[in-house]
Amino acid sequence: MLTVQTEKHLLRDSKTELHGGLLVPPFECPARVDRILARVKAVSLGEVIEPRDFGMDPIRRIHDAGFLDFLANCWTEWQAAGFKGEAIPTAWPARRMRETPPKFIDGKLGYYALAAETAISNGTWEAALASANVALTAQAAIAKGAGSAFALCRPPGHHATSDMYGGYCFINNAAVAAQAFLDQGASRVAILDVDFHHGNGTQDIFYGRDDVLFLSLHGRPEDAFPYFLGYADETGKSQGEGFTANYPLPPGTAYDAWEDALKSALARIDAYGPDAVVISLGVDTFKDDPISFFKLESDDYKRYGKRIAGLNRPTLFVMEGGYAVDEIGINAVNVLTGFEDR
Ligand code: SP5
Ligand code: ZN
Repeated sequence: MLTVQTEKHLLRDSKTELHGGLLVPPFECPARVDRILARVKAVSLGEVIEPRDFGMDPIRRIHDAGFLDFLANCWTEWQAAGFKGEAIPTAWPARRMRETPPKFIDGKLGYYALAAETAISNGTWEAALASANVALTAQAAIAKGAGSAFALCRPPGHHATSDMYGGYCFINNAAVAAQAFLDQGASRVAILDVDFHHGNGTQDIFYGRDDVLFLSLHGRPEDAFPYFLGYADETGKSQGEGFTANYPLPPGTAYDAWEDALKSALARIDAYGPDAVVISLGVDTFKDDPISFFKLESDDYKRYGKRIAGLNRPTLFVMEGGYAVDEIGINAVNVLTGFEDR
């Protein structure tokens, strides 16, 4: 399987994450990609290539222009305001307040953020753009006939909506890639999100559409980030009714119960008959993940990779979360070798 990756992910190197009332080193760190890439090479997964630059058009298909301007200029404006730390929002357009974007950067942060853990710093925007190009380059390989490809994206994307960042995500790489398939002639694309966290951004982007089937297996919102979306009764709206499927699962969920949900999701995808499948691949479902509560073991990733291959559709794997850095390479690449049945 082809892997797309770039060292530009190193530009996303914030030093702080707001966690438990403390500013701690971010869970979403550069070492994650180093470990996955090392494992890709160790198992000889296949060729590793650099992304091409697709420009802003495919990103603008998903994201709001004001939001993209905000991301591009955030760090400069934050520094110009004289703040000493990294950019973290402190105030939101909460219930019954006005949703008018402020001019001052401290206010803009709250307007465009869905969570406060994710600090913006120098290089964040450049890395986010490079990550989207990683996804688009892997998508292009599949469009040209490859049966599968691995977009080793960092930063991740599935929490980002058309106009909000957060949950370590800025540009929704999976959504950008899915839209690229459609813009190149696909009729239907399925996005299966197996990250521990609900893919709220991807769901929101495609909620009213029937040309993208979105399915997510995740820690139930009563207990898990992003808390405010991902319930089973969210099934889409208007034309998109019936084209969103959520599988919220409780604390302690191990592989057997997780696989039951996966089988249901795969049956839904099979019935939909998509031209391409995008997997939002997070391995924070692992038993030792520091911020999650599922109990998958390393061998389970191989087992479900093989099940995904059973769809027998062109399949784009887009890297999302996973914070047990020591095992992230084994777990992520197990999905890919399981898919290849080796
Ligand atoms: C892409 C991705 O996986 N993003 C995840 C973002 C999660 N951010 C907030 C996590 C809050 C976790 N609180 C966990 C308490 C664990 N004891
Ligand atoms: Zn996650």
